[in-house]
Amino acid sequence: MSLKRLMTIERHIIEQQKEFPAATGEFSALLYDIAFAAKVISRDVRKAGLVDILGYTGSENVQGEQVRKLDEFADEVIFKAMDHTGRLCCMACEEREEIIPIPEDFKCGHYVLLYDPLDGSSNIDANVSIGTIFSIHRKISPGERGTKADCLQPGNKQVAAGYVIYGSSTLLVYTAGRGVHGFTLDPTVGEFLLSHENIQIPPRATIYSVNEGNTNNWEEGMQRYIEYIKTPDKATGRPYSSRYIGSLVADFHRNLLYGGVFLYPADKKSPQGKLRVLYEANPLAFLVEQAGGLASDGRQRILDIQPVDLHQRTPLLIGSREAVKEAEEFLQGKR
Ligand code: AHM
Ligand code: MG
Repeated sequence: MSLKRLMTIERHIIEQQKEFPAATGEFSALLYDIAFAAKVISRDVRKAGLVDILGYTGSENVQGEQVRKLDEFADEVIFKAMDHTGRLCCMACEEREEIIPIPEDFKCGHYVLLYDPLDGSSNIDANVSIGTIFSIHRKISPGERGTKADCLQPGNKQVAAGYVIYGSSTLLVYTAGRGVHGFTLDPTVGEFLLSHENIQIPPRATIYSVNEGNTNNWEEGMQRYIEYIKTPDKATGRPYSSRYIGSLVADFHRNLLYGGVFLYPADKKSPQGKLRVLYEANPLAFLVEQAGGLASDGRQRILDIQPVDLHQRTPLLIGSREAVKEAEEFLQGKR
């Protein structure tokens, strides 16, 4: 067995933090808390077909979408794993309208957690990969308790971000601003072990991922870009292959490893785009930039968006550097 296989996520986080002599361990422990929540969610996702946990709850979330039981479960697990630790000042998540305060009985800490507990949840019943996405900011407001202002920070202020894929294996991928690293859950020992060190996204795409059923609702630049991608040209490796799962974490992860571009542009139905700045676009943008790629809303860098609303949406072009630049050029009418 190589030594690399013995690198647990806990050890990795601690070793990265050693380079910051002022680190108190609060941040390392916070990432480890997330890894713990991921293990619990993974356990229940794995047995989802066996227990009465699949299906709709019958209620709608703040986006007006049907909430499924596993979404609620994942949300609850993350909240319960984090609320009492004294490391967070507040949280916010895709499923809840307002910020989630830390209960009065518990102490507050210096960090803010934003999360999408179970992204791609429309795929749960079909046994398709789904994921948890998280983003961590430092508290900026005065006072002990966190406020909405702590949540509404631009993505370029994130101190860490990552996702967990519940796929053929469970994988946790994170960045704390020092590269992107992936850990596979070994279910026999219950530990995340380093499996993908320092992930770099290929600069050119070979894959494009988009819901092409929306073509007629796209703006003209987007339509021309997709036509361009499909037009054969040896020198630029076109046509790219089309791969779209409809589960952002899974589509993003595959493109991160193989080189690709994921696009969810604005369209006539969703003029602001579909995906959320705080819970989806920002964390993945931080990861992709750390891996050498780009993330844009077509006009500006995702990480520079100043959010004004907890559930703000954005168009998203994310992935291999060259492909995202090309997509921007088409959307801006430069090509
Ligand atoms: P969710 O957060 O409600 O699960 O929605 C986000 C999902 C993403 O995982 C995926 O990329 C996108 O919605 C798919 O949307 P569409 O079905 O419109 O293609
Ligand atoms: Mg989501």
